Amino acid sequence: MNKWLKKIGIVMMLPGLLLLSACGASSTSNNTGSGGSSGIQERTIKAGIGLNEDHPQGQALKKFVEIVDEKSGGKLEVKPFYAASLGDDQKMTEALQGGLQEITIPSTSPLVGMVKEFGIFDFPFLFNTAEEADAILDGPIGQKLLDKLPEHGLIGLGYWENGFRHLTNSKHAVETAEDFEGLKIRTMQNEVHLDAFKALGANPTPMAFSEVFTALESKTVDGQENPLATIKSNKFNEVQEYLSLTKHVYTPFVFLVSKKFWDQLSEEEQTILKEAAVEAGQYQRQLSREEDANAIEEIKASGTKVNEVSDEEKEKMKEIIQPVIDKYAKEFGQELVDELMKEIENVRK
Ligand code: KDG
Repeated sequence: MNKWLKKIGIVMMLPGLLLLSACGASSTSNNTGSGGSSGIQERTIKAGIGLNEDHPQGQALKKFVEIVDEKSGGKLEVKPFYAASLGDDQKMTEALQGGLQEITIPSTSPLVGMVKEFGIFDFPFLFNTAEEADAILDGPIGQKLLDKLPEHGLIGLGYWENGFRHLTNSKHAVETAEDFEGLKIRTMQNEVHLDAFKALGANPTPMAFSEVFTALESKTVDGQENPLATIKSNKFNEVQEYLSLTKHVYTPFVFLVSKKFWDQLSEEEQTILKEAAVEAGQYQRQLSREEDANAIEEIKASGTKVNEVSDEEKEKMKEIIQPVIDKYAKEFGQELVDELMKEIENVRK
């Protein structure tokens, strides 16, 4: 699929490439903005996400559109597409690689097949607070992973917040590690999540985000796990009787730009997109944390039974999952994982 899209992308870009080479401009410039253009040109930029417009990610994408419009004097027009209307994360990421779409903002989890090191953020119970996550993502480790994207045809401009994930299901409350036994749980398409839920005795099913509501409604799966803002925005609580506040993983979003597109931009245009992604990202994190507090009341009011999970039980879950973390630490690079754990310890001091 990927190679097929790349061929399409190249064929569709041929006229542009011929024009660029005719005027002597470099069409395969490095990403320092020497794509042959200067100043700010009139451009239309397709930005697709999987979540709804009312989700903090959708609200922040609207903010991004406004900031880019303002900074470019209206020349750079970002067209937002919500609720996976351009396809799921995998499809939109491939569209960026093929030069058919310019921006998407997926979770890091479905990217682990491409940049395996993103998987360190899927380690359960890695972060205790969102502030810890900010420090790591915005620090040297987060940047080291973004630097691995250009070789895959992608530019990473920073991290937004998907958030701490909690479990919903239609069978029973999950209060102990044993309560996962036998539950059919939809997970992201990510090996760490799959192995972690198997270790807990659950029966995980990987699935694209856009298919989750139907799978829950039709009882194809018993449950799913996502941050509260996502559960509320996608109305999962309407088809899930139980919400257990497991807070088992913190998932980042990564702001991706097509490298084929990025290399055509002037340094001025690149700076506008970078600054806007960072400013909108700070706004998004704030919205996400406010929504996390508000969503729980709305979910309770809808009739979903909400239970806390004790620290003792979370410790038990972490012990059960530890062999999975150890296995993937070796796969992702023990040195990187040791650096990550050391950085987190430093942040906690
Ligand atoms: O595009 C939306 C997805 O990236 C995000 O919601 C991922 O948390 C996610 C899930 O459960 O798929």
